[in-house]
Amino acid sequence: MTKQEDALFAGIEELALAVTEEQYRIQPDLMERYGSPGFEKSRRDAVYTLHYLAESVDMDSPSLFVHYIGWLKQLLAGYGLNEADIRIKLELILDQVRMEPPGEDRDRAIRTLEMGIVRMSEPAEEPSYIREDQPLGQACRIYLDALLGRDRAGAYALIDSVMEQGATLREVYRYIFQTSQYEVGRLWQTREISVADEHYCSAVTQSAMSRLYADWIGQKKTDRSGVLVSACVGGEMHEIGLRMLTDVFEMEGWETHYLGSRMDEEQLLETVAEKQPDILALSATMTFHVHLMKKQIARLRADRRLSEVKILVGGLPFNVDSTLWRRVGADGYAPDADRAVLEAGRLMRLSRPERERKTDREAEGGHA
Ligand code: B12
Repeated sequence: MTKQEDALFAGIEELALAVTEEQYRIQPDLMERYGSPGFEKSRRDAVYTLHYLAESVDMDSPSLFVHYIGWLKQLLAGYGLNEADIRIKLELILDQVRMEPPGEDRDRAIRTLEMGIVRMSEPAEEPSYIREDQPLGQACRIYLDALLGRDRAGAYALIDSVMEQGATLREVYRYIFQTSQYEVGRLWQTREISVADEHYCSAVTQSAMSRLYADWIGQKKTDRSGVLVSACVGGEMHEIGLRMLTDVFEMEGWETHYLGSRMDEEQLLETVAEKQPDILALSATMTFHVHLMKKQIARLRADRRLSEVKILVGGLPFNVDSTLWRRVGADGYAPDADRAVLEAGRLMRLSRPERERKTDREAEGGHA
């Protein structure tokens, strides 16, 4: 991190406390409504919001913050919380930021906050991800109903039956597993289902994937179309998307090395150096992990052993801002597993001539 980035993230706790104290001063009714545990919760919410703001400013990506405000608005509606309180909090943050010494970051933060405040006043209804007119739409609905009814066997039977009817593995992954997981997230956010429901659905979907792996993917011989190493960055816990992506590469004949979530940075570096993959796939779902992605990529780039490896990134923040991948220093991005395979192919076609040229130079006794 640069000194400037350090300052951006380091001031968060202090700023959150100042904003919360000021909010409780101008709205004394908050103490009556929520008591002193409410103060601590409000301070923590301010910290969370400021992390999204800092990340958006650092990445010069206002849409990350605006998307977060839309998400927050919908979350609050589910809890029956007062939207006006959040609006006041954003305005107090804006007042504090305006008092900072002038500079590019301050101006960016002001613009981003203003956009967030506008977003707060707009509607935030997120429609269902499951649509009957989509491929396997009806099957996805039946699958999710089985999960929410705690009927694991029923969910497996549904998958078996769509496969028997000719659906491909990739279709099952994309239109049933991915779509139902997105819908689970929406239902959790709107409080239509509990955290326990979400955990159950995610666990069964992971086991359904393992079942398919044993029956189909694991049976297929790798044709070494390429070598993939995949991992989540930082403390990222969302690993199912990356696992799906890795399976899809394997379906395409790639040799894959899936390292999952919370991977140690040093170990990742060593694995990449050892496996020399054609593609390293890095995933982040939470926006507050994006600067770690940038840091991790800078570290990988600095290692001369890894100069041939192409880095592909993805996950929710990259889908919110489709140009963000450039700012973390990656070679490419894709919004989903299917398109990731295509993008990986494109990157490999680009890098092959480079490698061939290099081999020629080496054969001629030159330096690579
Ligand atoms: C399951 C889940 C969890 C599980 C994860 C379990 C696991 N083993 O992975 C647990 C319970 C741990 C969890 C925790 C949290 N979660 Co959660 N979670 C989800 C949920 C419901 C599903 C995730 C999933 O499986 N998606 C399905 C996969 C297939 O989709 P995907 O991840 O987008 O991946 C695809 C693409 O993005 C892309 N892709 C992904 N990675 C890569 C990499 C490369 C290189 C490329 C090219 C492409 C690519 O390809 C993938 C396949 O097509 C999502 C909802 C959602 N919309 O995703 C919320 C969601 C992501 N979580 C959310 C939140 C808020 C949290 C918590 C903060 C909750 C809390 N209060 O603790 C924590 C944060 C944890 C952390 N520090 O990481 C929010 C995030 C909102 C936001 N504005 O950022 C979401 C969106 C829910 C919601 N609607 O509010 N969560």
